[in-house]
Amino acid sequence: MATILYGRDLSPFARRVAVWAALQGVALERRPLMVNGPDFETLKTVNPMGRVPILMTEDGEALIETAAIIDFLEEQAPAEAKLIPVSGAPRREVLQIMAYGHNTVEKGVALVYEKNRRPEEFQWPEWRARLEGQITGGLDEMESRAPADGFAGGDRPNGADVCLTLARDFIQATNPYLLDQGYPKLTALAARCNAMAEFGASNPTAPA
Ligand SMILES: N[C@@H](CCC(=O)N[C@@H](CS)C(=O)NCC(=O)O)C(=O)O
Repeated sequence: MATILYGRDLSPFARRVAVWAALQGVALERRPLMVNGPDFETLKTVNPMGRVPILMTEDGEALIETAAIIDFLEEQAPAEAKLIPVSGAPRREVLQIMAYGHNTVEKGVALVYEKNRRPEEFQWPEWRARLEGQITGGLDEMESRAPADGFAGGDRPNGADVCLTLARDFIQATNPYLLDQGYPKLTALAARCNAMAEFGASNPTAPA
């Protein structure tokens, strides 16, 4: 049985799994189901909560929650393909950068529901402003932690590069005005990563 990833590239969480697997040379069959509309009922047959990502392993186990799926991929990977250092300060540093990327896209997704989806008459300007401030706070921190050149992982991207790039790409794809400050290091890192097929193939900001 193939390993199957449920979720579209516009989901920054599903995309993280797709990019991670690609960087590790793990083949995935994609099921780009939406979390809204008729796909929702189909998704609930795999994850009763109807959320993505879901990774169906070769053994038919349905894994949910990005961090748990990444943990599975890391555990399966040989030492040279792991994207998170195994211990100590280097591991903490990568996990913290990943956490800023993850938190930023969590707030980015919340902003999509609040601003891009919710009917205008039901929107709550103070909540939207709070989300925007949290997202730019995350982007500022990521900019300060992004590598000035090359990759955080050295000669190849690691988990920090994946999360920095995907967080920036998601904001670019959904609410690009939040990137008006420029974020030059993040932007350059995303360009370097997206030039690689492992990232570029799932880039939601790429022209169709
Ligand atoms: N904490 C979850 C977040 C996953 C998540 O928010 N997925 C979104 C798509 S980007 C979703 O399923 N939204 C539909 C919903 O939550 O009802 C993870 O990291 O896997």
